[in-house]
Amino acid sequence: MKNTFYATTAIDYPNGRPHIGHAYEKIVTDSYARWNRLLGKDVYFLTGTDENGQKLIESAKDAGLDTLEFVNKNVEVFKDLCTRANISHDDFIRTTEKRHEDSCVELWKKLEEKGLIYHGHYSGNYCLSCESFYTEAQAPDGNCPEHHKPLELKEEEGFFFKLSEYQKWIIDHLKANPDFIVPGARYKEILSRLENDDLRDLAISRPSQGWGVKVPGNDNFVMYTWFDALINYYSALDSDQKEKFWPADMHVIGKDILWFHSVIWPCMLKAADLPLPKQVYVHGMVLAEDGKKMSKSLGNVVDPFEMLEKYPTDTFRYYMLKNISSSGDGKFSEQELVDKHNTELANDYGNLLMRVIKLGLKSFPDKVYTPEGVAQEIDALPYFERAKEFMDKREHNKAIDAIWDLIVSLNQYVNDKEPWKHKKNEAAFAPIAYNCFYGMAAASYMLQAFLPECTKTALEYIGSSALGTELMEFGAATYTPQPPEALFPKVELK
Ligand code: ME8
Repeated sequence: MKNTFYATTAIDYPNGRPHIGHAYEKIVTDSYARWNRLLGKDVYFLTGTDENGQKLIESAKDAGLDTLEFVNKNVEVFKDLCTRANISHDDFIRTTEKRHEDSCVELWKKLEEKGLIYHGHYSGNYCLSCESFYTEAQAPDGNCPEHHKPLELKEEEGFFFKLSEYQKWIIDHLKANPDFIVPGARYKEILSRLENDDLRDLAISRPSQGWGVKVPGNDNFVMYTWFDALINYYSALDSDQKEKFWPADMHVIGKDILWFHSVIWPCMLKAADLPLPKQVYVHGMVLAEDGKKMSKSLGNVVDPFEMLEKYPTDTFRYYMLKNISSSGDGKFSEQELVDKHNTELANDYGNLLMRVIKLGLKSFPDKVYTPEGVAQEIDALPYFERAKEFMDKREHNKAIDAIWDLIVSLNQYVNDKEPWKHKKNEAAFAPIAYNCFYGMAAASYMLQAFLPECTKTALEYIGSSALGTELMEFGAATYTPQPPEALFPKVELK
């Protein structure tokens, strides 16, 4: 059994500062990477930037900078976002790197040798923002379905990939692998589009403006940015890593780029005789509080840096992971973020921990809590199993709920057992405390996937810094509580 897990985010366009959707996608993918590390898998987690688009030339011009200078500057901000949001990526690929360009050229040549790339002419309706052609069926009103701007008739000469040859193959592949696209509604959408619209060959080059990956053997053209961008998932891995991690287990993306990932990318790989990724997981979109798409002109944009400055990183992560449904869009409300922090993180989780540790330290300062003679009254394993089922289904918000049920039941246990009544009776106090410490360590252990900072502190307070799945087993650990500071001081809307 393969014990590796390779997860990727989309690579972001660095034509401005990262937005909240970028932060969300990275946090979601990070949670799956961390979760799989907890399960003992060898994880590779890739994120990065998509730098070859022709529209970057325009954006750089508008900013009065040379294209590379402009891109270099913005990429640093994307990297900074990763640091601030506590993203545990193993690699950050930039598509202007040599390793990427080399891979693209290699793949191109391979397809060319197999007769799957040809030179030809194309005329169609084009959107500059997407850098894509749209058929009449896709854009019946003549507007770009993503940008809602009129499409322009564009005639092009260049290179084409014989995508049309793969129509039956991709339909069969999807039918044989219903988990290839998650959630199911997105799977049905793509399948139905494939069954109702003919696949056309894909224009995979653009006239060169001196920016982009050069088409091998023809300096007049660069590769179409989507053709090169998708290859990043493969080009980031060196040959040993390819051996170990390819094919990717999970590409995490938003719905606007699903077609590229679930149709074009698998066909490119199939054409190159390479194994296909296991899954494309489509997360929901973060919307403004009013339910609209965030946009500068509407003045409803939430800046992830501002949120990460104002509130603890774990609070931001927790809110995003819980409040944006794993399968649909969700609205971002700062007030709700504050409320979640105060009720769930500070009260349910933080206070529970404080209460029991402080009580124990006050009454029996040097006590080490061991499992000897303690009856098991809390069982974390069923919660772990439910959380795992949800993570396997890519329902991380429900996985957090399943872990939270353990925290709620621990709060109930403490209320029922009233350990404060046994402050002078160690024999009565110790078993209650042991059950609590075990439950809290298990919950904290699982929550590390989502809340990496506070759970580390919590495990140190309980004295369980030795992390491992044995924490899930009752009686596997002894606990030496450390004096805690407030894990989650209350916050107010700022
Ligand atoms: O599409 N909420 O880059 P990008 C959640 N370079 N996710 C969102 C979002 C929102 N409001 N807005 C965008 C690109 N996203 C290409 C990808 S991959 C080979 C090339 C998501 O910077 C979006 O769906 O426009 C995508 O998955 C990611 O952010 C990057 O978007």
